[in-house]
Amino acid sequence: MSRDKNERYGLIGGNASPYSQKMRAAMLYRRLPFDWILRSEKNDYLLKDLRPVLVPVLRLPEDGSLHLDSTKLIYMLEERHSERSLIPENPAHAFLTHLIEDMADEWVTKMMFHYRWAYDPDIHYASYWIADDRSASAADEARDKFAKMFATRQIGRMPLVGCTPENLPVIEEGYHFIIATIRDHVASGGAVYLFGDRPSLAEFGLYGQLRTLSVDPTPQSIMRKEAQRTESWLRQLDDASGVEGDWLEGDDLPAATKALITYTADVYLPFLAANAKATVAGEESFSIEIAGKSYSQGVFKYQVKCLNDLQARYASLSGSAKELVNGLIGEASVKILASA
Ligand SMILES: N[C@@H](CCC(=O)N[C@@H](CS)C(=O)NCC(=O)O)C(=O)O
Repeated sequence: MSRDKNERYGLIGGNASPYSQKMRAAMLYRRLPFDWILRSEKNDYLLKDLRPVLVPVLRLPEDGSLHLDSTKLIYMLEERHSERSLIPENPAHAFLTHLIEDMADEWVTKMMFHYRWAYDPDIHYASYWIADDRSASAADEARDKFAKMFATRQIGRMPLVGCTPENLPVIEEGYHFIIATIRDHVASGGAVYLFGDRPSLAEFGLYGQLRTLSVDPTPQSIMRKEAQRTESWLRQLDDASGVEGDWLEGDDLPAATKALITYTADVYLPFLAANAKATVAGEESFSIEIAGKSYSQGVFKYQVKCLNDLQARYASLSGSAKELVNGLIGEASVKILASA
């Protein structure tokens, strides 16, 4: 179904907000008409009736209605526009691009949140970045006050999302792994992206978190030291409206895509399963072992929904598509996804 090109969306978001960056890059790539509305104290009124108040927010051209949650928004835009889809036609690849996107949204985001609020240079940089976007011309005193308030709030939230000293090794190791995997992918000389020569849902999920990590001082210095090619790959996705490419033919996938799927199967799916199990049992927290290291966190309802959504998408697979996915994720993850 194609829509009138002149109908413009409103995308309300933050420059320092990874999910907003994900949405903006995805809509630019898809050449969708939209106004980027930087959320600030001047336009807070736009979101006054919204609950919860989160960004990105998509405002529809036809009725001005406001919609939340970047993954839902991306699938809504897939329904509304057929050109330059982010979902590969191969049903197995369509499932796998969603799996990687979900891992980026719910797990790589811990790397983003950790590096942003754990170290002084990043705390300072990010809190003043967010203060400036909130009120570009605020007086120094008000700017200091907001930056301090915001940093205190976010640092206080770190345990809620598992960003604790105990979990630090798992989180930081994951960051080094992900940026190296993309570096090696780009260096392999094959398809530029994970499912072909055109970016998919997975790339924009990764982009949102990693592009933010490529700006904050500490993770930026790590990325520039270990994986500058990854930073270049991310910057090329800032606006990929000029990119033309095809999906991979056949089932086989690049080594890096398989490595990200294996990482997701070894780390993210056991995390989701443990969170769901503890939630159902009415427990407050859960602990798992990841690559020989312990990881503990309080239960998180939203991620139970993420697992249920993955299980529903997995259940809709059949035949060779299911076999391909099973072969890539392994027995333990098949059990997790098949146990809806
Ligand atoms: N699942 C949501 C997450 C959105 C989200 O957490 N957004 C953050 C900014 S990146 C936010 O608005 N946080 C609100 C706050 O910190 O007050 C999505 O994918 O859009």
